[in-house]
Amino acid sequence: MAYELIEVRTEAGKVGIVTLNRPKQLNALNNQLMDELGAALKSFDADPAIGCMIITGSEKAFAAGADIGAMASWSFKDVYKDDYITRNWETIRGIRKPVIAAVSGFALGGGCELTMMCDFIIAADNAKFGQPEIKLGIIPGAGGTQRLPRAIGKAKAMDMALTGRMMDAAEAERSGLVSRVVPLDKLMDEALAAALVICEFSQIAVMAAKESVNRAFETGLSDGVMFERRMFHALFATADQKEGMDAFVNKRKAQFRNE
Ligand code: CO8
Repeated sequence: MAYELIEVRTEAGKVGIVTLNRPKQLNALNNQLMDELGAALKSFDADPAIGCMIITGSEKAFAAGADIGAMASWSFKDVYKDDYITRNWETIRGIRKPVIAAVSGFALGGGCELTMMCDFIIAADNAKFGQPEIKLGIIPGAGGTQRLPRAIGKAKAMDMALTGRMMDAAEAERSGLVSRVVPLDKLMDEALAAALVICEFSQIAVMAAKESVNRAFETGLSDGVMFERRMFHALFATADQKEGMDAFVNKRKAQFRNE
């Protein structure tokens, strides 16, 4: 697939990087961009050489939300019956390998929701997060009212959704929305370094870890712990578990084969 609104590349043959590329519109998310993003992520997910993915934007904007110009004239029928916007937003949830959001500048509305669909967020010190939909007479539509309270708690999530205010990188880190804040000029280096660390591990164990952590948001504690226990047991059937433990015991570096 030829991409127009994203740029796609790999680093070290192992990390798939998608750069959102509508700079004049601050990477406002439209259907074409979301289709392209979904296709690129799926293709990386299916590539055995790729161990981790990064989504990033420009210095000024990760993404300033869904494209307001495109949405402005849509009717209920357009968005509900004809599914003008929702059809391709959840693709990222089906990606099984880790996806890191490397965020600089604005991550607003659908842009903030997109970062929260990723597995974790590394933010530049100029990042700003927000769910300003209330100012447009709507509410978040891609999980903002659900993932934000899970990430930062009800008080701050309500504050953000009801006032539409932005949260800077320091507050986002304090609140648990982002895993790390780094200087802007180090953003991609840090994200890439984290991705390369992940790529060193067994892809099977990495996918199991991602699946288990995500299960915490879908289930109660007992069921979640049981799910984790069964995944843990299952990993003893992999060659990578034998390799990882043998390497530790024999004081050498593990060479995982994803088997
Ligand atoms: N959509 C379309 N165009 C945008 C958007 C957007 N979300 N954000 C910025 N732009 C455009 C501007 O219109 C402007 O274009 P032009 O140069 O042609 O006038 C250009 O980007 C630069 O923007 P500004 O001049 O406004 O730049 P500033 O630095 O002054 O301000 C802001 C930056 C604060 C980010 C400002 O642009 C802004 O407030 N943008 C809108 C943010 C917003 O409201 N986002 C939420 C949108 S609604 C949404 O995301 C719902 C998601 C639902 C998903 C549901 C899926 C299932």
